[in-house]
Amino acid sequence: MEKLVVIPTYNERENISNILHAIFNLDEDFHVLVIDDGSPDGTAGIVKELQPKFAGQLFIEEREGKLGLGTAYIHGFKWAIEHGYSYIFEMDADFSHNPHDLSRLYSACKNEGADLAIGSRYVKGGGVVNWPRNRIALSKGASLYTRIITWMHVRDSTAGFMCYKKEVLETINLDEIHFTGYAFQIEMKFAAWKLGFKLVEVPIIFQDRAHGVSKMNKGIVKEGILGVLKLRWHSWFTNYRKRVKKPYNQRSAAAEPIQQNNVLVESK
Ligand SMILES: Nc1nc2c(ncn2[C@@H]2O[C@H](COP(=O)(O)OP(=O)(O)OP(=O)(O)O)[C@@H](O)[C@H]2O)c(=O)[nH]1
Ligand SMILES: [Mg+2]
Repeated sequence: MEKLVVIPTYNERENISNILHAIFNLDEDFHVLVIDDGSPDGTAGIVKELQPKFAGQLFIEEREGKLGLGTAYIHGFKWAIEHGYSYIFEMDADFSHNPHDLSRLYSACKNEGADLAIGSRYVKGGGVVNWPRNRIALSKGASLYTRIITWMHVRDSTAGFMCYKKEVLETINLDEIHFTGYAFQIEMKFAAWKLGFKLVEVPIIFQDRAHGVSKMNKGIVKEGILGVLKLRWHSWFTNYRKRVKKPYNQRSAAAEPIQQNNVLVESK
């Protein structure tokens, strides 16, 4: 019960089998939890067919209807905590995230003192391949905007390829995280940072999806723009830390931040 990769899926029939095989073919022993939102294309069925082949390593949670990326991850994080995993990963199903980088994210947390390792496109050694120019501009713009508004020194704040130490997910009050798209990714980093955990950016090369359809839409962008302002507002004028921190009586004793407000960049 060491490492669990949480993969949210919605219509990933073309990718899901390949990404699962790629992860289970790695030298290290990762378990995978797929959170499928009733994909009409039968993604869940493919996962269930593979379960006997990867018994004890591959799990699936099925939800009814497309409820959004953020709530899918919250569901997965709670499942991971209940099942006692120590390192919990976020990863897309579409091969934008290279499975070989999982071990680098793991190592940043396990050996190099990170509480939250972020697979980052915008630090030295990182990059983006095959994305249209407007997507890169949007993504970089979102990170710059987030840094200016929140003062959080993370270069890739919308990144969705990460490794959390379980203490981070046990300390954040997951019931208080309500965003669903990019704003969700930003808030998870913001909450961890505000609670004093150490964030480390690990350079990764991000690839555009080769198969399947993007679920990106205007609503996600709008939520991001307003969401960042909301975070700043709450952290200035309301007690954000208190709201986002799980009460002690609902937490295990081990769940305590170790460092204060640290964001480091790891070179390749
Ligand atoms: N369970 C669940 N998964 C989702 C939902 N929306 C997106 N996903 C999954 O989340 C991951 C990221 O979604 P993408 O559509 O690739 O979003 P993106 O990477 O920002 O956009 P592209 O770069 O255009 O692919 C993929 O594995 C999707 O299948 C959702 O509502 N529920
Ligand atoms: Mg994608």
